Amino acid sequence: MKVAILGIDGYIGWALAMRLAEHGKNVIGVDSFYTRKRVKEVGSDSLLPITTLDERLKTFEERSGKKIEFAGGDVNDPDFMLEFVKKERPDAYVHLAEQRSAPYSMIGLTQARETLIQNMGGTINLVYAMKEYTPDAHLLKLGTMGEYGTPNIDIPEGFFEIDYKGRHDRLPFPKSAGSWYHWSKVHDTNNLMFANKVWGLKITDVMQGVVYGTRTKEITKYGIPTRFDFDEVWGTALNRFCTQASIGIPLTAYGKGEQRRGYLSLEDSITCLELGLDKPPKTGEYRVYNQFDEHYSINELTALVAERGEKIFGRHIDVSHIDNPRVEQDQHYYNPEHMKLKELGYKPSRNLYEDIDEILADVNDNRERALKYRDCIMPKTVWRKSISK
Ligand code: USQ
Repeated sequence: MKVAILGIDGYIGWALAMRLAEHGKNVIGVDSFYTRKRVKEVGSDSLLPITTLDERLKTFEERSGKKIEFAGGDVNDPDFMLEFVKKERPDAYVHLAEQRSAPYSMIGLTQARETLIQNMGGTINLVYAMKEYTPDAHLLKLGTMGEYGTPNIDIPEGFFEIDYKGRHDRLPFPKSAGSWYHWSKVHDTNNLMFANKVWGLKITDVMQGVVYGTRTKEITKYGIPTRFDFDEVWGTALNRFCTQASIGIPLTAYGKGEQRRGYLSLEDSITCLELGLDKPPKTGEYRVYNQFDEHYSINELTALVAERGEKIFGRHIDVSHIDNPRVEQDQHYYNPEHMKLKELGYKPSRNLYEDIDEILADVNDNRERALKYRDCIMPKTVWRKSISK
């Protein structure tokens, strides 16, 4: 199977590329190095040092004997996408090449526009190119659990059955995202449903929770890390807390810390993505699955990181409840369904305690780098703000 990974240089992209190549898939990656550039702009860097993509590809080939191909370009450039698809004709696409930070999208008008245009532009370019040259290929597109928001009812996997004024239908579940970034994913979802409806494209829309971790089987086996962000714009909850524990600053629980999200390890995330490729939807099907393992509140996560950190580092770790820079409910019902991946055969392989210990160890090996960029840790990006450019 020839698989195009759009966004191969990213946190999930690099880990997934090694996994698929290891399992004998023919992988070709695409990237414009957008994330590297934007992370540097906020004065930060990947905590785990990563070399250039060319060097990583070369090292992977030397150590594994397997070659991953690469095509440099921007998915938001329609000519590039059309040429790439026409030339390579992949059997499947994993589309990870989007602006992935909620805080980045909330900095100001420039970043909001960039997020909406970049993300929707890349996806519409891809589906048009697919329709033209690979109409039978499978698109596995990364959406987010944040598309649903936190409604006061159970969250289904994409669609729900509804009775209204005596009539019945199966409809897309209403979306209520919490940032321009999360809304960009909702808009993508709408566009994908339409591409499926008019052209019959085979699509899996993956509603993924927050991913954490530093290791996968291949990262450990070949010793080639994936990027790991911890700053206020590009870092995500658990990875940030482990970094904060390592350098001795209080863990940043936003608001009351009762907000609850679905979480998934990097290892299980790429396992699920591979499963989605190996068990594609039927011809003409658009399917949605919710991809996360367990849900936790921020207070549960910070308590666990503090407990493990105190044990490993032998010193007290504080949790600090700071004013929530975001506009989000911090006390809410949360019960999303997540059965479809299990029905496809997914079995969670990780244990959160072990994962936290591994992240703490890897982060602590690089604590000098974390200290170098420590000014980027406290939140400065605030959701409620007047117009800025
Ligand atoms: N949070 C804290 N303290 C921090 C950082 C975050 O309390 O230092 C809280 C936030 O208020 C939020 C929760 O943790 O309630 C999650 O925030 P996050 O920054 O870990 O994740 P989020 O902004 O939601 O976005 C991340 C990825 C995004 C992905 C999404 C999945 O950046 O690409 O789509 O997780 S989900 O959250 O399920 O929508």
